[in-house]
Amino acid sequence: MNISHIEHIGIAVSDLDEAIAYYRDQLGLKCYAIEEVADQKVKTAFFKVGDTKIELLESTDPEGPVGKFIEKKGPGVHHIAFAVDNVDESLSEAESNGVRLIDKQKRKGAEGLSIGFLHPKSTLGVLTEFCGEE
Ligand code: CMX
Repeated sequence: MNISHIEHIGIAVSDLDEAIAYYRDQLGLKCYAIEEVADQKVKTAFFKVGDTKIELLESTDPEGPVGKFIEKKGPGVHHIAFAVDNVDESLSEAESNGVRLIDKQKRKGAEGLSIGFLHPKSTLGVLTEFCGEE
């Protein structure tokens, strides 16, 4: 696989408006997009930091992945997403190297990007996402 950079860091928050205010007022970052991703049961807010984005994630359903994460661990860093040339090929390569996948094939995520997740039990406890344009 060909990882070019960290596409985004996902951060689980309890209250999106409160978290946006913190990143804007305390860190001076500009929120450039807010989007609900129904499939993932989250509402997201994006900030650019160089080539990398911060993706704030507020759950829209307590049974969704971020809802369950906050219930168990509280707010905090939720996942790291790497930009790759080809999400499907990167998932296949990880699987053939023995990594457990959450997604066997890419699906659509925020900002219209293709995404696919590796299971945190197989990635030293860090939920890992591949992210690509195609
Ligand atoms: N980071 C590290 N570990 C995590 C985790 C995370 N984000 N989320 C869950 N886990 C751990 C749990 O702590 C738990 O570990 P223990 O068994 O040791 O307690 C284990 O994984 C299972 O967790 P669970 O609460 O029982 O939840 P599920 O198995 O139902 O789901 C997971 C876990 C990772 C498969 C699910 O959250 C998932 O499919 N995530 C990918 C999709 C996603 O996170 N979408 C939101 C972001 C979308 C976006 O970026 O737009």
